[in-house]
Amino acid sequence: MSIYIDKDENKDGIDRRGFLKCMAWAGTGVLWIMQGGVLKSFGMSQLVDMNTGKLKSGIKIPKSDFTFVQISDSHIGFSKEANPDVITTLQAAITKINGMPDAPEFTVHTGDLSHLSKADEFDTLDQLLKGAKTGKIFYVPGEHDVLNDDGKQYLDRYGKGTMGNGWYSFDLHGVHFMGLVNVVNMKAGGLGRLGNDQLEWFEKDIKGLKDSTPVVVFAHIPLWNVYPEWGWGTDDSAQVLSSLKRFGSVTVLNGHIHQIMQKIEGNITFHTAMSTAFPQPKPGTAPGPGPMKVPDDKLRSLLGITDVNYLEQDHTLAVTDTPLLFAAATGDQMKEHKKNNGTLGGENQVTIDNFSFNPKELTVAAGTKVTWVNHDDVPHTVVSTDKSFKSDALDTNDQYSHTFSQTGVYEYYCSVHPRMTGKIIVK
Ligand SMILES: [Cu+2]
Repeated sequence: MSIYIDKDENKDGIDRRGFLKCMAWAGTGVLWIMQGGVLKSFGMSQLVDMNTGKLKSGIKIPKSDFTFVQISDSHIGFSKEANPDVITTLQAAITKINGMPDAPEFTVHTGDLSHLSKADEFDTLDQLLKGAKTGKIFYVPGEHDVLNDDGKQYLDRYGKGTMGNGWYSFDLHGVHFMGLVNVVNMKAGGLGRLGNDQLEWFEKDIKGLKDSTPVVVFAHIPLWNVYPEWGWGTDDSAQVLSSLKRFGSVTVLNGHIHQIMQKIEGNITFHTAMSTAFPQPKPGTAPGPGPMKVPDDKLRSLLGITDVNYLEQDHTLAVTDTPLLFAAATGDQMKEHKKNNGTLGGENQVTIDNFSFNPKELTVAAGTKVTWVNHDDVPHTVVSTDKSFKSDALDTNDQYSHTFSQTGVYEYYCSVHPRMTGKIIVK
């Protein structure tokens, strides 16, 4: 049975709900304090006065063995209405880091550094983070950092000395830290994926550790099933979580879902961090995940409830697996579609909305050119399961076309969000 936390379980003197009530969502980060092998979290939003860049009066950071900071999901390059200025909000997070009385030993960025894996986006992030007064910055990639090239550029920039797609471990003050990668080679219809090579490495890496060693694991997509309907989980994490059971103190940190969620299971504490860029809806409360536009004056009260009490066992939320066909298409687009559907050589369109392909299944005559148009605020791809066709990452309003000359059934998916699947039937 899982326990979801919505108040000050850490007895750290600061009520997390209280935090969130007055949280300006910009520049959120988590300060992790290690005390005798146990990690305690502090939301950083209320610690530092943004005007002075110093700790607010009355706030004391408890004594600790050491501290580090987690930031996540900076999405540099994003400029849609949910946050037209992701640079300023990341800068706010850095101001908070720099306002700590003792510089954090290091910082962990749990992925989605960039929005579209563009070189200049990574450059901007690097430039901004140079201003952070912290030790080394450790990274893991998010799915937005490995678009188009399976993460080669990410590896070149951030993966020096790592294994495989960028996983690694290190020891500090007797704590074993592990950075895992679960955003590469995801399978059609699936969730985040670690892969066999990484799983093998993982077992070897922890083999020699004593049960009493505190372990901290971080990865982009949650390693526990937060909400599989939205791809918020990792397919092959069961072995990892089971191997971690023998340790007395385990903390698992993730990003990806742009909201705080915490769960304790036995000796394992799971924690997802907020985004420095934009909020996402609570699981199941919207047609799909993705950037959530919040009126500026409502932002604070809304963030007061981002501590989600989501229980898998008794949720009655709408299942989003079955896309509502043409839910977001205009009447004209629907007429156009009906007119063209199945006609020889006609052009057909699949719209991408709310993290689904609409229609999910499309029947066309051989010789038909099919065009996919992305109407979401996040990039998606169109990749056939047999790799016979593949788009680049499609940003908002980008489109991709493929002409189907041979009859057959063509299954495809989004390689960024592999639960998004579709089918073209060519007759
Ligand atoms: Cu996608």
